[in-house]
Amino acid sequence: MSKAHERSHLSSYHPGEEQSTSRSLAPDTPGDGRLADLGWSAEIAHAFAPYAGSHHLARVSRVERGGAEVITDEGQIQATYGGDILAAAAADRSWHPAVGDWVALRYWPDGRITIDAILPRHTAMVRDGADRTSHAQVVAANVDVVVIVEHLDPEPDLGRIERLLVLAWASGATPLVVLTKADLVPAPEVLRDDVAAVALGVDVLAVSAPDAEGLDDVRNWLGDNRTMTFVGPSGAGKSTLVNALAGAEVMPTGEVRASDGKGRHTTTHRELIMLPGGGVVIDTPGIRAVGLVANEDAIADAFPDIEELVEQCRFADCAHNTEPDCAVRAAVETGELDAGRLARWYKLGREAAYQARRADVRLRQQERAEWKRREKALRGYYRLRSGKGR
Ligand SMILES: Nc1nc2c(ncn2[C@@H]2O[C@H](COP(=O)(O)OP(=O)(O)O)[C@@H](O)[C@H]2O)c(=O)[nH]1
Ligand SMILES: [Mg+2]
Ligand SMILES: [Zn+2]
Repeated sequence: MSKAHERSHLSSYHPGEEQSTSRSLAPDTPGDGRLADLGWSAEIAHAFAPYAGSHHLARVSRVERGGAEVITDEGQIQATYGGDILAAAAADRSWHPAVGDWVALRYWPDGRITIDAILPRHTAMVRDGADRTSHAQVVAANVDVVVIVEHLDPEPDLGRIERLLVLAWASGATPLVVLTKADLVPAPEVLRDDVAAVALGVDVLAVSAPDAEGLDDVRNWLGDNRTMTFVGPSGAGKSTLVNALAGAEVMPTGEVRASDGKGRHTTTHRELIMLPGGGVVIDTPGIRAVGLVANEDAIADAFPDIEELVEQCRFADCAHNTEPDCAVRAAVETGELDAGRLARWYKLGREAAYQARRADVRLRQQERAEWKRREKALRGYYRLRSGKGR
């Protein structure tokens, strides 16, 4: 990321070429693009300062193959990727612009608008590369709060919540758990307490969409134009919650009704939504594909209770198996630690270790390929020299 930033920063600077008259603002989004409403901050202004004389600040609202839709202070416009951006993204997919990125835009005299640089991301939701060669892909950038949405009816799945907590912590954002459908259960607070016991250090709120119960608590959390994204199983009520917060049908909900054609819209839905009361919602198809990304720190963040116990074991490398004075096993025996939670912690740890090994193999393969390339280039160079010498 910082490399991409550096490279773009080095791109030539031609203030004379700037022409503010060449802007092509989308006419259908008047006043939609207030940067302050988009979560603009002093930190972003600082990162943008080197570009301020030659570029315009914008936030990416949709990513496409040949370019991106961005929001500027004046509205939503279409931009293409500058050469530095394309070169950086070709080297590493995580340097490709993502929804939520703050970018430096250049308006060219011929009317073209290019994204020349991505400002440093403060958080990133990453989709692990599916194959051995591809890099991790950023599916949402600069998300402040990852809202983990889980239903109270059927009963909340604690393991799923723990897993999503790891994912949220790994992104660098703050997790928030919102339990939906409180209207369908007799004692939502009891279930809420069960969830709170596995979501340590995280706020757990219960809401009911039909009677707008608990929505203000969610709103309070999302003030200050924070950027949020909603994760959770299909049917949990994510879209319903976003619509309730927006006070409008910004997302389709429930089942698709085939008979009257309602529910499925041919128009692609928006991936970055500004809520009228403040706050930005990012919802991209990629977010639903985000898997657990190997990150032991994130597991430690999601399981601070177990981390604390591990530190109390007599041996630093305790496997919590047959070792004497194992604090983890002792806590299970006294009932202080739930055996199910311990089993899930083990499982997530194994997954993280597997992913780290796989990423390592990938890295070594890339390094080998790079050395092969250099060797070949060097041989070519000597051939050329010896050829010249003859
Ligand atoms: N009773 C009740 N139903 C809800 C609530 N929230 C969502 N639903 C319903 O649950 C279904 C799935 O909601 P939706 O928002 O589409 O879920 P998503 O797949 O997570 O986006 C819809 O039929 C909603 O009307 C709630 O708080 N109470
Ligand atoms: Mg939905
Ligand atoms: Zn132990």
